[in-house]
Formats: sequence, C-alpha cells, structure tokens
Amino acid sequence: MKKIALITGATSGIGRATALRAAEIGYDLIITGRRQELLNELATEIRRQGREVLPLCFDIRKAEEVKKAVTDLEEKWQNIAVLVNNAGLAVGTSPIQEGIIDDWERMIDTNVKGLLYITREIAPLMIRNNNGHIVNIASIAGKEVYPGGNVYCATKHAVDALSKAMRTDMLKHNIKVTNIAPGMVETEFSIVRYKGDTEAAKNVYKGMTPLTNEDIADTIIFAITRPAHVCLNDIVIMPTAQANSRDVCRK
Ligand code: NDP
Ligand code: 8X3
Repeated sequence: MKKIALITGATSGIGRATALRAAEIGYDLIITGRRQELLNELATEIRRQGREVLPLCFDIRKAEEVKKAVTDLEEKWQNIAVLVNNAGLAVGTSPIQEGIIDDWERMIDTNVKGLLYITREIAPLMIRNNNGHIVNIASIAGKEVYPGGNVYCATKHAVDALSKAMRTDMLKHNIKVTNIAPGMVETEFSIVRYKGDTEAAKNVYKGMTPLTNEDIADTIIFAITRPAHVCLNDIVIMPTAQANSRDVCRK
C-alpha cells in the first residue's frame, strides 16, 4: 500500500530535506508552505524520484485555510501515515520588556496554534485507519530558556507539552507521537529571526559547526522507520559544539 507523509513547512530547511529523504524511502508526499514557487520546485524534484506529490499552499496560522486544504483532499490522499509538524519560526531576540507584540503573535500563531490546527484535521484521518505517526519539531528551546528567547522558548515548551499530551490522547488509536528537539541547525531560521539581516544570521554559527537540515531529516526518517511496536518519544539532537542553549564552543 502507498505510504503518505504530510510535511508542513517544506519550502525550506528541515521540512524540505525531510520531504526529499521520505521520497527516497518510498513515501508519497503532501508538502505545505506559503511560498508556491518553492513548493512547485520541490514537487518537481520529488516527481523526478518517481513519487507522487501534492503541494498545498496555505498559511498555517489561518484555521479556515488549514481546514479547507484538508477537507478538499481527494480520497487517495487521505490515508496519511506520517504528519511532520515542522512549520515554525523565531522572530526577534528582544528581552521581554522590549518585546514586539507582532513578533510574539507570529510565533505563537505559527508554532503553537498552526501546529494545533493541522493536527486537529489530520488526527481524525489517522484514527480512522487506527494507525499513524505524528512527529513534532520542537527545539532545545522547548527544554531550556536563554536571554532573548522568551516567547520562542515558550512556544517550543508548548510543543514539548503537546507532544506528551497528544501521546496520551492517541494511545488507544495506535498512533505514535515523537518529539524532536534540535539545537542549532543552519537553515533560513536565523535569517527569519533577524528579519532578513544575513550578516547577523551568519554570526549565529560563527566558529562552530551547526547541524544541517539533513541531520534532522535523517533523525526523522530513523524515527518513522522503527518497527510498529517501537515509538521514540523524545529526541534531543545537538551539534557536538553545543552543550545546551547557552554553551557553544567557538574556535
Ligand atoms: P526555515 O525557516 O528554513 O523553515 C521554516 C519553514 O516553516 C518554511 O518552510 C516556512 O515556509 C514554514 N512556515 C513558517 N511560517 C509559516 C506559516 N505561517 N504557514 C506555513 N508555513 C510556514 O527553518 P527550519 O527548517 O530551521 O525550521 C523548521 C522547524 O524547526 C521550526 O519549527 C523551527 O522552530 C524548528 N527548529 C529549528 C532549529 C534551527 O536552529 N534551525 C532548531 C530547533 C528547532 P513558508 O515561508 O514558505 O511559509
Ligand atoms: C532553534 C534553536 O537555540 O536558536 O530552535 O533556540 S535555538
């Protein structure tokens, strides 16, 4: 039987690499994001690998758009085996007293509410099949806090809590929930966080070797290819040069 994975935030970084790796191991893909051009490019690459792909362009912060995208799925795309809740972002590094409310809302609406909206639509499809695997991309920022990380850390702590809570709700439906908490990964993440300042983004990784999007994709693929009776609940993955949120060894 065809295996389908839905990956949110597939236009870049971790989501894009995961889509390509999943295609390599035989998954057909539903890929989502807001940038249609990038979705189309990725779709072409996936088709070149001989897999079927459905690009869905929507803003995950908008509950009605998420609901419509999933309700409109043709029958053949509804048997989703894996949901990777990856779409997310950090915006800004201000201390709490100088925080920009629009930045806070973008993070809360995307990282927490967006993840909830799509899970609310996909979980019933998995329950119908009494089978599925939800992979939530949290962060080391969901385990620890650091100066200027305030609201981003709060959203990722929420993801961490939701992974635990979903696992209890999904238990009787034979649906696995895996929480993945990476440290520094060089993607568009820091460019988004520093609002397009590529110099500031580059400095985040100065003098150290960060993780790559493919390191995280490999980890996700490992988690979703365990035997049916095995669930990896929680994976923390760090660059060797990063001990925790605050200690980074730079040469
Ligand atoms: P990228 O910026 O490279 O990718 C983020 C993805 O999220 C893009 O595809 C983007 O698509 C999508 N996205 C953002 N906002 C929305 C939205 N409103 N609606 C739909 N899609 C959206 O960053 P990463 O690959 O690094 O980030 C992926 C996940 O990994 C995030 O949840 C991040 O918090 C987490 N993470 C990242 C780490 C890092 O150091 N890079 C470390 C730990 C966790 P588009 O812009 O096309 O909408
Ligand atoms: C991204 C990792 O350390 O910038 O989630 O918060 S960190």
